[in-house]
Amino acid sequence: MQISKSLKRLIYWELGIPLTLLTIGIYHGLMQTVYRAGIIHQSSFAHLEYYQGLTLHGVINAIVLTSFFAVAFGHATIAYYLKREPHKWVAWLSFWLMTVGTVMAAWAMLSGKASVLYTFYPPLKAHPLFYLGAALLIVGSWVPLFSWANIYMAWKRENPETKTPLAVLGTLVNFTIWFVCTLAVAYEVLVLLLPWALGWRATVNVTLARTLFWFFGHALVYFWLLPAYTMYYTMLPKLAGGKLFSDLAGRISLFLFLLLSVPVGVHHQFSDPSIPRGIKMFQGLLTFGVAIPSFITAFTLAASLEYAGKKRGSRGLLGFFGKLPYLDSSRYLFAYLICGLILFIFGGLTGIVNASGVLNAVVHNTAWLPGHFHMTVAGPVFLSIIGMSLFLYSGISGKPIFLPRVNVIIPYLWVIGILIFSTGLSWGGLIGEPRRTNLGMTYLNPKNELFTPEWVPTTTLALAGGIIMTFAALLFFIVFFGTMFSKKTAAGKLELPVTEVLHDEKRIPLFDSFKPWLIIMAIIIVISYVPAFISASQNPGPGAPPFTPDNPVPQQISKSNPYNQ
Ligand code: HEM
Ligand SMILES: [Cu+2]
Repeated sequence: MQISKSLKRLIYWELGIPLTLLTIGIYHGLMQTVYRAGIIHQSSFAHLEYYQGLTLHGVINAIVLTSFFAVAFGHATIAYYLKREPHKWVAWLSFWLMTVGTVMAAWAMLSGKASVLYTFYPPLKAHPLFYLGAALLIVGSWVPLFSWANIYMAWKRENPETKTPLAVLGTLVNFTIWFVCTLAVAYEVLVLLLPWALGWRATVNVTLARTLFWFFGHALVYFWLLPAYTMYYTMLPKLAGGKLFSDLAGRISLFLFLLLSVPVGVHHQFSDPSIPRGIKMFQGLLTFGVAIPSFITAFTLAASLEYAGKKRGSRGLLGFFGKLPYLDSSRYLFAYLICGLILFIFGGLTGIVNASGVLNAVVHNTAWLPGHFHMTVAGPVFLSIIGMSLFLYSGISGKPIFLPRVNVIIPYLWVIGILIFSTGLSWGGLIGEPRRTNLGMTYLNPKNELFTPEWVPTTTLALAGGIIMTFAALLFFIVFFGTMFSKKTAAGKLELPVTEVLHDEKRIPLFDSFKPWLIIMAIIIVISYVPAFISASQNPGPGAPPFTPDNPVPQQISKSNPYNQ
């Protein structure tokens, strides 16, 4: 389909900016494994501090890249399936808000004034422009929802009896979750953190800030994941040469995500003292509920791939695995998506460990955690983002893929890298390696009295995996920017692979309407979060003055803070 020049340009920028910044994000990922393995024993390298690098890594990879991409992909799915482009001024307003926000936050991080990690937990304090920049990026990313919702309602009036296309449903569900969850982080930033960072308030309620953050933070992981799910349901079966086993399964799982993505954030706070056990238990149980849409997805996709394999002549129970187009360079998107799916099996299983209160106490704040989430956010999320960015760019610009045979092996290299890397981190975590710690300064420095030789093999394994991942990412940059600089050979068009459905169930109004689901969503959120916010407000502790990571003494000495009396 032809799209306007303006939308083309918008999508180019929304893919190009985050992928350019990603070079910095990947570099700092590699450096993390280098520090951890004790290759260097310093607190900084090349004029960048350890925590500054870790902040750049988390913010660029997990916030900037994912938000820009989700918006670009949202524009593409809405325009493609509903045949109407988003309102031009809304789309560009969103772009500029995100870009200005990113520049502000990047300045604060690069100048060393915001080494607070992507979770920006107080009492670590950043420059006010970091918080403001993050807020602008987030607000900018949900602005287009209003334009899409408007287009969708107009489409619905014209097609009252047609099922909403699954990809459109995925985009709308995703951005509804995003809009709701970002209200909490906006409150945290504007009411708690900014006045405190500006020195207007001496202390901050740490528990309340963390509770507000994780109201946002867990839903954030579904905001990362749902574009990938949308691709899995609406594109993967087609790319494999088959059909989607059931359309209704996709709808049910998307609506379950709408219900369960937000009211589970307290599972990141099992160790926070001022949240009552009952709430932890309740949200822990709801977290297991999220496994249901994940299993529905896993079985539906397996059945769809089985159908594809059988059509290509596979035999036996699992023979279809041998018949899929793994290395077909003209269908490279299949390789990116299937590799993400393989990693997600391990990501999901380790996630169930984290969600279990008692086991969580064993792995809390250890290297197990980054071992787990690189198999989700750096697995299906990252691979679908980079694969789809290349696909969209090449299609819209009419430029052929640079080095197509290299391109198709990148995701496999990435999988090998991550599996080695995450084995190192997860195993290390189980024998006590802490996360977010510059191990090279102490535990992995043979000259230091804290030297811990048991952690040498695990951190070395993570380093080896990190090197392979970096190599795969480097190849991707060559392919992506090489494509960008090649000559146009076809007319640029917006095309998405469209999967047919094997069992296209009759339209059931309940699964084609947002209203009932939004009401249930609101009720579950109120039940699970009102008591958590009340406890956090009533048990604020003594209140914390601001800290920076390089000094164990608070930054400002204030009389109102009991710690300083
Ligand atoms: C070459 C590839 C990569 C390497 C070698 C790498 C390495 C690491 C390491 C070692 C850590 C743990 C630091 C610690 O807790 O001590 C980490 C944290 C993290 N990584 Fe990666 N990573 C890579 C790619 C990615 C990608 C693609 C994403 C997301 C799209 C990502 C997201 C994160 C996040 C969110 C954190 C947590 C930061 C924090 O604790 O504040 N990483 N990475
Ligand atoms: Cu979570």
